[in-house]
Formats: sequence, C-alpha cells, structure tokens
Amino acid sequence: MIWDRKHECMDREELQALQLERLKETLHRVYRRVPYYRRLFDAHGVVPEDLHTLEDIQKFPFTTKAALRDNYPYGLFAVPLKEVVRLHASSGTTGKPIVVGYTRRDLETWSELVARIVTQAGVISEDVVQITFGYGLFTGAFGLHYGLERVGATIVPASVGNSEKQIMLMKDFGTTVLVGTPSYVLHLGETARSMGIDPTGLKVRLGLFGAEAWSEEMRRELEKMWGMKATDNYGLSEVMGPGVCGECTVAPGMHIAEDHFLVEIVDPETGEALDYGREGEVVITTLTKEACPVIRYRTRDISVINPEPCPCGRTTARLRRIAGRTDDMLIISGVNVFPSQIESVLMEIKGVSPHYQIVVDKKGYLDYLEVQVEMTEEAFTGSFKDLEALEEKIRRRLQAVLSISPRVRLLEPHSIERSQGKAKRVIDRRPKKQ
Ligand code: DLL
Repeated sequence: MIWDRKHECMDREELQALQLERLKETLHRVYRRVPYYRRLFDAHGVVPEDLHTLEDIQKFPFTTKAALRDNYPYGLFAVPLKEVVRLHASSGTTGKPIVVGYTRRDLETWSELVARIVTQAGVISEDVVQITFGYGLFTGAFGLHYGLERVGATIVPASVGNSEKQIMLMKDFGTTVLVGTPSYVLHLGETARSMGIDPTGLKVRLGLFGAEAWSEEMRRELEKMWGMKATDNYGLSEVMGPGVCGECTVAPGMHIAEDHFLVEIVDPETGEALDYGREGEVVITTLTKEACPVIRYRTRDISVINPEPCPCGRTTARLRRIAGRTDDMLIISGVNVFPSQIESVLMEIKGVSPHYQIVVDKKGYLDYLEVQVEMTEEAFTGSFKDLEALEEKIRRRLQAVLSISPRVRLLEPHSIERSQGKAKRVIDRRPKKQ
C-alpha cells in the first residue's frame, strides 16, 4: 500500500518544480529570520535570489553540527518560541546536545512522513506495534509513535529496557511489529531464548529498524531469529528524526521524502557535489520545516543515491543503506576501516555471535586494532585448539577485507554488555589529536 500516492508517486519533473519552489521559500525564510544564516550567506557572498535551479544550491554554504552546537539552544530557530510546541535533542555523548524544535505544522508533517515509511514497510491498522525506542528527547520513539497512530495501528509504547517484561508483553498482547535499534532487538531475541521462548514462535512478523548502522548480515540474522521481515529506516534529529527515508518491501534502498528534503551527496573531503550513483556524504536541506530549517546539513553519513524508479510504484529516489559515518571511520595506520565492514565479516563466520566490540589503541607509534567477539554457545567447547583455529580464521578473513591484520579475541557468550539504545561498537583508546 502507498500512504500518499500524490507525493510518493509524483512525476519527477513536477516533483523537482515543487522542490525548487519550496527551496526558494526556505532560503528566503532563513535569510530573513535567522541571523546566523544571514551572516553565513553574507560571508559567502550569496543571497536567496541567487538560486534559480536546484543545482544552484551548490552555491550556498554548508551547515555543520558545530553550528547547531554553537547556537545552543534556540539560536537557529526560525519562529518565536511561542510557536514551538515540542523540543527534541540529539543523543550527543559529549558536551551539549543539539536541540530541535517543531511547530504544530512540523509535527503534522512528521506524522505524515512516518505514516509513509511504516506503510511502505508493510504496517497495517490491524498490527500491534511495540515501540522499544526510548521515549524522551530522542526522536525515535515519539516520531514512530505519532506516525503509527495515524496509520491506525495499535501501539504498545514499551520504551527501552525491562527486556523480560517486553517479551511478556509481546506474548500477551500478540505484538506483530517491533520497532527498535537492531542491536536492542537482537538482545530482546536472546532474552526470549533465555526465558525458554523461541522468538519465531511469537507473532512478530515485521521489524522497523533504524537509528544505528547495521549490516545486511545483521538483517539476515534478525530475520532468522524472529521469523520476521526486517526493514531499514534512516533519519536524524537535525532535519526531523525518523521519516526522512525508509525501505519498501519490493526493492533495496530507502525512499527519500523528496518533497520535504533535498538530498545531495558530496565528497566528504572537498565538499564537491557528486553525481547520482557515486558514494559520498549525505547532505540534507529541509524544504518545509518551520521551526528549525537547515540548509545543506553535513550529516557525516556515507551513502549513494539511486534515482531509478522503484518497481513498487514510488518515483522517489532511494538512499542505499548507510555504510557508516565519516567520524566513525577508523584510520588505522593510514588504512580506512568502517565498523560495518568488520560486522559483515564476523556475521558470515559460523561459531561467533553478532555481539562484538572494536578496540583501537596505540603500541608505541603504531595503531593496533583488536576485534573482540563473543562465541556462540555451541562453538564454546572449551578446547584451546578449537579456539585458536577460530581466532585465526577470523583474523585471516578480516585481513582479506581490511588489508590490515587485526588482533582477534574470542569471548565467552554473554560477556559483552548489551546496548539499550544505539550500540557502542568502537572503543578508541588512542590519545586525541589536538
Ligand atoms: O536516530 C533518528 C531515527 C530514529 C532514525 C529512529 C530511524 C529510526 P539521531 O539520534 O539524531 O536520530 O541520530 C542520527 O543516527 O546521522 C546516522 O548516523 C544514524 N542513523 C539513523 N538511522 C540510521 C540507519 C535518529 N537506518 C544518526 N542506518 C544519523 C544507519 C542510522 N545509521
């Protein structure tokens, strides 16, 4: 089913005309209402009138996370606070979070866009949907909540944590759809098993995942574990939250709500715009946001845009699964390594579980990479020889993919702490560069 056929299946020329009209309005609004943008545009010698085509967006400067932080909390708002009816904030691990506001119309748009992504993933009004994202400043739970409500599904706002209770609720309420981070739902599956319940025996048929990077192999693992279809959904607080794009069930890639967001791919080093089909950093301009519009926001997420029409009937361009973040990319002795590459290798090897951690440190002047991974119960024989052979196998496979030789440490089942939200996979102990 298609939630909003008019906008999701628009003729591309018509869509681009709509984008251009909205982009012009947005540039004028921020120039008039947000002193930060006026100063930024002036410093770059551009005015909103310089935009005649969509490509002209490249004349305008980028917005970075630093700009959002520096203007904490309300400096980038384009409406007075009395028009803001909700605040959310990003899950920054250090320093101040970044704050985003929503007007009543922004919330309306948000629910509509989430209704689109849940419908394209296959949610129907008969579904019982358990939301295991944390309710709070994080956009994940509230974003999904109101979109799902619009579709008419029965929502179980379980929030994160209390894993055994979550399983009890799933069983008693007949949950058919799970919403959460891949890492937490993996943990829920393990919890069910430890309670003597086979997750495939529950009624869960669909998972709406997002909020963290995950691999194709992790998707397969989750699908097998729960007997469900698992879909990928991407978004970020700075531009709205979930609802920016999500997968349909027909073909790969996440449909972008292009009538509300202009998405570009740029070279992360030079900032130069890249053509469709080339991999680079995702840059997003909001086209309809009232409270917190952002211009050319550097997401640091790495992906590719596929503009081909999808067999599902939607005409919107699709974003490939996020490969990682430019700031998550590890540079180990000069070699670029994404945690997702390591995850893909690990998940293909029999005897190891999907629970792993990547530790980077320095020995003298040299960087070294250690991959710690839990063994499965079956592979945990206690035989030293078996252990050594498995470690060596993992090391060789990782070396073939990464071109560096990591240290591999096998751990007992259940020894890595389980995440409750976004998983923390990388521990970088190297001294920070000044
Ligand atoms: O994670 C919004 C969201 C919530 C999306 C629920 C989907 C579902 P933030 O907390 O601001 O917002 O974090 C945004 O998380 O820049 C990506 O690095 C990462 N991220 C989000 N979705 C995905 C995904 C929400 N599907 C940051 N795949 C983004 C990979 C993702 N990374």
